[in-house]
Amino acid sequence: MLKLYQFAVSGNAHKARMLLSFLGLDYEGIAVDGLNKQHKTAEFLAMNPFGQVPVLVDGDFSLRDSNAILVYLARQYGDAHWLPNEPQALAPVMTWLATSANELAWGPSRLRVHYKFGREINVAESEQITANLLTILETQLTASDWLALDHITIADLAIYPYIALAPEGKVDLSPYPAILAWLRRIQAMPNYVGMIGMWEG
Ligand SMILES: N[C@@H](CCC(=O)N[C@@H](CS)C(=O)NCC(=O)O)C(=O)O
Repeated sequence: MLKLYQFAVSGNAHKARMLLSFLGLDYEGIAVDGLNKQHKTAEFLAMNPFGQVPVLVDGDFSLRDSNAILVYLARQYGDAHWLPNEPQALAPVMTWLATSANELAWGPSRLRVHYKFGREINVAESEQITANLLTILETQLTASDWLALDHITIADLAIYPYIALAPEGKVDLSPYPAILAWLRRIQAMPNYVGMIGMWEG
């Protein structure tokens, strides 16, 4: 059976939880003890030398990084709906995975880590990155219901959790009606799973 090493509070792990649910895949969720630094033990570092969740294990195959996990699950167990094959459809999906690893992580995700967990960050810089990202998302989602294509793909799942969790980082989403409509659209999908702290429409 698939295994997902995770923290309950991890938005990165939640990307994987969402796709596992949308694909109807059974999996064992393994709670990593973050308080006791289980993710920094030799045993965990053997799976992910960065000492971070999520990690997916599928038989003999082990994979770190939330966006890589989305790609793996979509290709291995999903269909081209989630991750297209055709280059001019695949490439826009990849742009949003890159945005997830960059602006989303340095903006709203960092602000949440600061306000929810107390980590020191450069707040002004993360607020600036977040404001720019939200403006770009609002423009995209005003023009289209979904981020990359004319239907949901893993691009939307890569971005969704840390936007839905942004209010925990003192980010006000109310000036962004197209983003809020997109959050509602995802939340209305069959087999949608949420997590504590997410914006709910
Ligand atoms: N690029 C990684 C980032 C993973 C990440 O930042 N995980 C956080 C939880 S959401 C973590 O494990 N933090 C603990 C640490 O860095 O020590 C991914 O997308 O999976």
